[in-house]
Amino acid sequence: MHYSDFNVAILGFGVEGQDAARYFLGQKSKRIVVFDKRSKVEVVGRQWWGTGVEWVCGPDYLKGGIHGFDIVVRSPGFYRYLPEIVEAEKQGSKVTSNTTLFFEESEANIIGVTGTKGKGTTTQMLKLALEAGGKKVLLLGNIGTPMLDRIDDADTFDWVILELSSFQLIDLPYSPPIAVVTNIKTDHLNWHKDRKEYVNAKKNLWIHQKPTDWVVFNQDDETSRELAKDAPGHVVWFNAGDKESKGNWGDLGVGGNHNMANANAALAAAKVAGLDEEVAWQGICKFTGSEHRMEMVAEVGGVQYINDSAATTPEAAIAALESFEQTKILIVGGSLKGVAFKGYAQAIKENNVKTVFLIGDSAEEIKVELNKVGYKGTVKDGIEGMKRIVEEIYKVAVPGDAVLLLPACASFGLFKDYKDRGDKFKEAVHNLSSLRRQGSKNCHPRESGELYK
Ligand code: UMA
Repeated sequence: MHYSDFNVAILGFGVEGQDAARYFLGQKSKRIVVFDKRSKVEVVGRQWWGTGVEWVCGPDYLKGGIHGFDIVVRSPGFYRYLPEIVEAEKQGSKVTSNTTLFFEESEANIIGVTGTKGKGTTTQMLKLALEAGGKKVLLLGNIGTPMLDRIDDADTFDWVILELSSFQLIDLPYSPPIAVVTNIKTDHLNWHKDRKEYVNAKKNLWIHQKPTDWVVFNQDDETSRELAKDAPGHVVWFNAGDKESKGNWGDLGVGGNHNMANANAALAAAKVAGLDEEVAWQGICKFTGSEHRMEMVAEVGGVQYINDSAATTPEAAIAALESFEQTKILIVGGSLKGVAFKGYAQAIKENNVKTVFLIGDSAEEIKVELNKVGYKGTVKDGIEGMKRIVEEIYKVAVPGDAVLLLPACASFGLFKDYKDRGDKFKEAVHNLSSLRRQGSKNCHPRESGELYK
């Protein structure tokens, strides 16, 4: 399809919005207009000056509606059924997304991975499994790499694995020939209307499949068992215990029952893709976690320190928060980007968090939200520098606690980027070990700590 005659609206100018803008500039589209709730100064980087792209930015960005466009390309963060989007559709605009465009325009062999938890890990394990079998693999999607930039060379890979969130799946009219569903719990209810809408969004990953296609489901997950009944393609099952029965081919590089389940999901999908089981498993065992994503930095004095600096949105932070049961201490905040912190504040209240350390411009706003939801734990702000914050945390953490860097915000201002923020956190945590060796004053008895890395 050529889009040169098209008037294109792009909703949101984050990772996907910019990807879409590059794509439609390449298509020489007649008119490209970006809508974003952030200010123009924040949104429009120097590289976009003089490109001809038009901007509707700031808090009133949707006030005039989204009129007169042939297509409206929605970023995942935009709620699909915003009245302005629904109205644009009624007036004849085609509402689409980077994901839908990728399915329409690319000839690639796609494996789609979704799930409430574990989709990122499973995606990466599957890549390693396929690569162990000599396949050339490209990872795109929710994992952080936008799709349209790779439309031209995606079909030169043996497989393209797309990690897809419910935000990306909600209106996807296509399913890939191999679909992997790690599990379906409840998530993102601050975005979706209700659980049904969330589950139905996930369904798009396999519901448009042909009878010759494949879907990999989790036998331990009740919702998946239910949904599998209507799957049009072949159904393949995995469960967390699968590997034990298959002999000792090697140990996973990451711990936890949930990772065993993720590994078995990847293994099942790799087998569907034609891989030898043992070769695939050896690839999966190479996965040792991703930097800045739920990264276990160290256990110091019985306290786990986890770096999730990549959690730059409340949604990502909430998901991480909910996956730890123990008592938690959080580092939260960063630059303000107009996101609402109400949902995150509520999740903090409900998920056994004893202390929140606030950083960055968003500190005040998050504090207000924590008060509003009636959070009863301790809130600390005004402590400058990651090193000092981590030292303060060390004083209040007791064995069994988990300390999480879960910003829910971008990092501009305080750090170069999320990687720099995560690195500073890790450095500060590693410093704690030397602090311990020097016998720092500490009001709590501790077991001897052990560094993971
Ligand atoms: N915006 C508005 N109005 C809105 C919503 C957003 O103007 O109602 C603007 C924001 O001001 C911002 C831009 O839209 O400028 C952000 O767009 P976005 O929120 O869709 O985010 P992107 O930067 O395009 O990143 C998206 C995914 N983000 C979300 O789903 C929220 C990224 O997943 C994904 O990696 C990226 O596309 C590439 O595909 C992140 C995520 O948090 C990691 N995902 C959730 C999760 O994993 O749980 C679903």
